[in-house]
Amino acid sequence: MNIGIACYPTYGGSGVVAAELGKALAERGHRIHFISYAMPFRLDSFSDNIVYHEVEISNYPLFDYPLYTPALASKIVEVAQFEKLDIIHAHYAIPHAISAYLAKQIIGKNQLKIVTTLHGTDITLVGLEPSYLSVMKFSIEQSDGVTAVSRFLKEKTLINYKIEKDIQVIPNFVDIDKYQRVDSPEIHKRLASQGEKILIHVSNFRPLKRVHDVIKIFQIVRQRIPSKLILVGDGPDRSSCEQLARDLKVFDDVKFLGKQIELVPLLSTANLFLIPSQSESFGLSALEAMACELPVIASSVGGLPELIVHGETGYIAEIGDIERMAKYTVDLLTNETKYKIFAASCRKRAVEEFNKNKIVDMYEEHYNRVLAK
Ligand code: GMT
Repeated sequence: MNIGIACYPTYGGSGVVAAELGKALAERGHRIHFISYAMPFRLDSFSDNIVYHEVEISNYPLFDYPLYTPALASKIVEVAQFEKLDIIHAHYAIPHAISAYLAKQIIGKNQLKIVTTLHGTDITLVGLEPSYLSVMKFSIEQSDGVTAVSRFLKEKTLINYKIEKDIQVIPNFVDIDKYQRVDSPEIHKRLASQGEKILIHVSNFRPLKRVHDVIKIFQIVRQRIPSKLILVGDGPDRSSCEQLARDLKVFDDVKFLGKQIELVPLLSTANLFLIPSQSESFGLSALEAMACELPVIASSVGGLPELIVHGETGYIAEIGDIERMAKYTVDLLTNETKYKIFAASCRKRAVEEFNKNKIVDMYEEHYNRVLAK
């Protein structure tokens, strides 16, 4: 198949899923055309079957805002016509799905099929704003195939947008060969002292990730267990988190590492992953941690309970219940037998339920169904 992928190139879950899916499809012999305003950051190596097309956005003094949606649509038209695309796959509905719809109208209705994957805040937050709602609803309805990354997100879409459509749940996935625990004593030595436990959190530091809660949980845990906290990523809450760590007098034990490309050695050096989000439609970062045998302490929101089995691969608590999350953390880190069982269950669940091959099969089958319609 010739498949176009329109996605955000930035450090975020939907961009990661889009890039990893494209790479996996290319390995299976499909020809993949990424279309975005910058190179997706996970497209880190050359592949015969992958081409990247940059969307150029002209800047004219009359425009107060860049006109990305029509520029993307024009680029999709160009790529679809010259490269004979069978499918354009829009990752994160806004604005990719409506640009894909525009392109399809320009090309002629039956020559290009649109698959839209709903990832999270496109449905739960941004798309609900009155200025986007009707376009969101329309672009989902007009897609030839729609997938959502969790049952939670599928339900939210059907209810919030009053849509009657067959949405297939295709969860996030992980490359279990790449994401597996490696020996990293050197990194451990640089981040913590011998005998200290390491807690880790990876996110884009937006308010809905509740990184302040991560620091508050750590402050409680540290009173009971010698430990360090590693924070990976960057974003709007980074400065206030650094301030909070100072205020709580834990700054010396909290390592703000900023954005990191190579996560496996860091995850492998840690003992536990924290994800106390306000909203999380799947939680890709938690899945990558689980593949590296890290039990997860999470909030009971969105798709997280579909990923984390309470009492088996981690624990789930109410949003903001930092006392309970800290208690669960201490419980796991002080019971070696239980910890080992949880860590093994994490890897097993990632391998059996969310491995790349299984989920890429689901996307391929979805494409075939859409093309056969
Ligand atoms: O909604 C976002 O935070 C952005 C989005 C992204 O593009 O990075 O993340 C979402 O998509 C990921 C991949 O499908 C999911 O694993 C994340 O849970 C989801 N984030 C939220 O729902 C907050």
